[in-house]
Amino acid sequence: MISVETNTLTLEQTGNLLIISLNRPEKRNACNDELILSLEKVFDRLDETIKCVIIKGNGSHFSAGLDLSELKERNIVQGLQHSQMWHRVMNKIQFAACPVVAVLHGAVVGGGLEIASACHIRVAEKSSFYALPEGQRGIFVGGGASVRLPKLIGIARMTDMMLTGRVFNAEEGERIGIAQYLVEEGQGLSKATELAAKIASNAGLTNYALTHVLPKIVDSNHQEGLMLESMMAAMAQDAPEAKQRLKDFLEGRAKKVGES
Ligand code: 1HE
Repeated sequence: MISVETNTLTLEQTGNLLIISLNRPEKRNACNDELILSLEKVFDRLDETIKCVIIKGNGSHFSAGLDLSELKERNIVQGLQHSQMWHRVMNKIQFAACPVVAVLHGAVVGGGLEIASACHIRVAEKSSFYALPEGQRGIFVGGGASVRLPKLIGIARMTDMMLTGRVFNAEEGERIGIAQYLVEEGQGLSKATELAAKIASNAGLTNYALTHVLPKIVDSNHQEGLMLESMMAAMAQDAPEAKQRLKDFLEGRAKKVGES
């Protein structure tokens, strides 16, 4: 069991699944530095027995974003360093040793949306709503939203959210690509657990390729992207696990597409 001394997160490990809950419900899981640095410690300590991580929020909201009470007078260099601290931790989520699934409900705003965007799959309960109040607070996103969110919803929607304070509800969020799954209230964790079991049953190299290589391919130019893809494909097909899985299919032992 991973041990991190913090009141801002709760951790629960069941088999190969680690569930991290943001745990400042009385502050709507507003993210103070302690919470973000605790997340970093957890991701630094993931070992190879953990095949999937779920991040969720305790209480009535996923997260109200940056803890605004900590937004004290910072000079420009300190402001850069604070944003870069968030970037470092969000990268540890995105490029973790295993895939990360977010379970969303209530407010998923500002830095909360940045945490969600760093995860690989988002499961939203029907109470979820999404906003970037930075636009109205006179600040700017600093936790990676400008890099990750346009890849999910497009630059025009993110610009609209910040210019006008537009709030997307759960149905809209699923339609525009923030969340890949929309479920009834209270069903997010069981859906995420079901997805985590599927993720954990994949070949490790395939999961690694999806979480570490695919984002780099997407950020590459056309020619480099295709070459990276070819190299990854060649490496993956040469792995003993892939050869066994292909043999299992060809000899009728593996599931067909759509069979569960
Ligand atoms: C907070 C925060 C916070 C709540 N920082 N303390 N994020 C925002 O601008 C969102 C601000 N929060 C809200 O709009 C609302 O709190 C919610 C819609 C999320 C929830 O509303 P509600 O009615 O359930 O809760 P509440 O009564 O507003 O808040 C409960 C307590 O949490 C209250 O403190 P209390 O001591 O009076 O009980 C609030 O002050 C406190 N609280 N949100 C600090 N965000 C890497 S850069 C990212 C930049 C950003 O994320 S900017 C976006 C900031």
